[in-house]
Amino acid sequence: MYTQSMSVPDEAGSRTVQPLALSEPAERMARFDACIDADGRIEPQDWMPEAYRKTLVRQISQHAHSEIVGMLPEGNWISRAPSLKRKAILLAKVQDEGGHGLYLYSAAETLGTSRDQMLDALHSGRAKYSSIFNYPTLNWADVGVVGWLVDGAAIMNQVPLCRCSYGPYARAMVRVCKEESFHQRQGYEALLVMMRGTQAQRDMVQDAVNRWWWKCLAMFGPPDSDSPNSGQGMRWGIKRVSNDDLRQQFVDATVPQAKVLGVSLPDPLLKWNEERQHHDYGPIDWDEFWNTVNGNGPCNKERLATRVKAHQDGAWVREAALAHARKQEQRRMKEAA
Ligand code: FAQ
Repeated sequence: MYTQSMSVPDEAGSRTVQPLALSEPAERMARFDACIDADGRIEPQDWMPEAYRKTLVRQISQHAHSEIVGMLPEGNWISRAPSLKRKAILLAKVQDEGGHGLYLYSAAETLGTSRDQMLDALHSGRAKYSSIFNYPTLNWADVGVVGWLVDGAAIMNQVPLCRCSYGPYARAMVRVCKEESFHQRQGYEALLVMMRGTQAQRDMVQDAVNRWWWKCLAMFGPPDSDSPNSGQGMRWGIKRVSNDDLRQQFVDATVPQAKVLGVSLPDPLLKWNEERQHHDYGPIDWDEFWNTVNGNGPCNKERLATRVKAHQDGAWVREAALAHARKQEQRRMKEAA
C-alpha cells in the first residue's frame, strides 16, 4: 500500500519537481503552515519541514515497533489458550497486531526511511516502543486484561490519530482502530466469562487488573508538563489530544466497565469529581515508567532478544522472496526482449 519509499523524492528531488511555484524555502514553509492551519493533509510527495518529517518517523516507527513487540506477551499464550475458540480468537488478534506493524512501517517508509533502518534501530535498542509490553503476562486472565485495558488505552490514543495531519499515518490508523475495537471487546468478553466462573477465576482477574492498571495509565506518556514533544506535535496536527486528556478520558470510560465486570480498580483515590465532571485518580509512579522506558523493566531484555531472534530466523524467508522477485523480473525482461 505505502511501499514506495524508494520513489519518495528527497528534498532535492522535490525542488526539481516544483522549481517555479515553490523555489523559496519561506514560500514552501508558508504553504505547509497554511495547509496545517486549514486542517489539511500532508502527503508523501508534498514538501515538509525536516523536523516534521523526523517527528513523524520517530512517532510512527515507535508505534510500529510497539505493535510487533506487543505480539509477544500475548503470543506466549496461543499454545496455552483454554479452548479452541479462545485460541482462534487470540491467534487472529496477534496476527492483527503484526498487520498493524506492517501498515505503520509502510506509512513511515513514505517519509524516506527504510524498514531496515527502523528495524535496526529497534534491534540495537536505540528505538523506543511502548513501555506496556515490558511486563509479563503471568496467566490467562492477563490476556483478557491486555485486551480490555491495553487495547482500550490504545484505542483511546489512536482514534484521534485518524485525524493526524500526515495522510498515510491517518489512513493506516482508521483500519487499525477498527481492529483494536475487536481486540478490546474480545478481552472484555473473556474476562466477563471468567468473572461468572469460580472464585479462583474471579481472583485471577482481580489480580491481573491490579498488576496492569497503573501501567496502562502510564502508557499515555508523561504528564503534559513533562512531555517535550507534545507542543510541537499538537501544533502540527500530529497529536490531537494531550497525554493527560487522553489518560483522563480512559479513566472515565473504564470505571463503569469495571463496575459491570465486578472488579475494583486498585486506586483508593479514584472517585468522581462532581465539579470537574471527571474521575480524580491517584499519583502515577513515573520513576517506574522511566526505568522501564530506559530498558530496565522486567521483560525489556527478553522482548528485544525474542525480536532479534525472530528477525534472524526469518532471514531465509526474506531471501527467498527477493530471489523469487528477481526471477520474475528476469522472466519479464526476457519476454519483453
Ligand atoms: N512507552 O513528549 P512525549 C498498542 C516517550 S500500540 C515508551 O509525550 P510524544 C497496540 C516518547 O516516545 C501502543 N516511551 O512524546 C497493541 C518520548 O521519547 P522520544 C503504542 C514513551 O511522542 C495493543 C518521551 O517519552 N502506541 O498498544 C511512552 O509526544 C495490545 C516523551 O514523551 C503508540 O505508539 C510509552 N508509553 O507522545 C499491540 C501511539 N510514552 O521519542 C499489542 C502513537 C511516551 O522523544 C497488544 N504514539 N514515551 O525519545 C503516540 O501517540 C505518542 O508518541 C505518545 C508519546 C503518546 C506515545
